Amino acid sequence: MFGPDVTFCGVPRCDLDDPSTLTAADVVIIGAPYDAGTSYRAGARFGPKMIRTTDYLEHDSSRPHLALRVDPLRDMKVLDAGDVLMPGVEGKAALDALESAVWTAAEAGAIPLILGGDHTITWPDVTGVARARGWGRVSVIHFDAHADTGDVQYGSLIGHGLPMRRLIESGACRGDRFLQIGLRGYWPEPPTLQWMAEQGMRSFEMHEVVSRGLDAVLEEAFAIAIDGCDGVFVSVDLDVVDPGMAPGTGTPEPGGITSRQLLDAVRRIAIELPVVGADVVEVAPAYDAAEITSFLANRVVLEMLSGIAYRRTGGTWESIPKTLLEGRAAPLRPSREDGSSSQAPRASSAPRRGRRAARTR
Ligand SMILES: [Mn+2]
Repeated sequence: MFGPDVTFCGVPRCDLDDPSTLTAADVVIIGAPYDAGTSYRAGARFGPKMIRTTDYLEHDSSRPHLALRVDPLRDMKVLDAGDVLMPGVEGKAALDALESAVWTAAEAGAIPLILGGDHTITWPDVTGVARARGWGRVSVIHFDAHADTGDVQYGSLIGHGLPMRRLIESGACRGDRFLQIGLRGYWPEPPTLQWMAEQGMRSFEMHEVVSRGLDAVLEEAFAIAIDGCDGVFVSVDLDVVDPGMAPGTGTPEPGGITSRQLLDAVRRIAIELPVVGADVVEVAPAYDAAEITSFLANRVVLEMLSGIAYRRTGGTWESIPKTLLEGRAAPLRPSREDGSSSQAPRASSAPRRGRRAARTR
């Protein structure tokens, strides 16, 4: 909608109005250029554009992951549906259009991965996935500085501080299978926290994340997420990261997790849990510095895709190779004293396919 007309890292385009273009798709990327729900700084409508393009590598639809040794854009069929038309003045109509797009991708058997946009979009995102995968059967893991469980914002039921309440109210997902990580600061107010407790939500405030460690928090969240649910939706608000590492966002709250922690957490979720949908939201490029936040959001998407691809090879968190180069060389590599010059070409052509076959059980 706000262009340019490019796809995420150069992956092939698909058309949600033409289901034949979705055949055998593993992941469908959908842009949601919507920021009419912001309560403070607007600008997240330019998030999809920046998340797609902020990457210093060639946009060649290939990203071989150093640590996981998969290339998610080649090992899986990842398509980009472009942006949904989401005029802000049409409030619910814009969100309905997104819900329909997400549902279409999920119904085709793909994982919808939505690029926001402000956090309002998680309401249609999870609703669309739940309609396809089972109402109340999808748990949510939500990274954010804010709970986004408010009831009314400026007299409206639509807003980026409210989507999680709308989802739980509708039954699209269960309150007691709703996991929040990274909350901090001075919002919401106690009555909203009481409502959250009544729903059985599990919200990890930064004090708990710091005192127990993020890994322990994730382990507890994972156990809840897969208890009685068939899939997990992951919603990443970039403001979960400290504003020092993610300044380009609408409502920055000091004292967040690091970008490294977020990437590892997303990777681990994608490897260990059955992800059926995800969104990456609240990138507001106008407030960014040196594109720090856009670069991070692009990598959050790639980490998600790489984790999903690694899970499909049978990989686990524990099976991630401990060192970068171990096991990569061809077993009968000629020594340099032979005068053989075959090493460099073999290293680059010894193909991902071969390496994958060796690791896949
Ligand atoms: Mn949020």
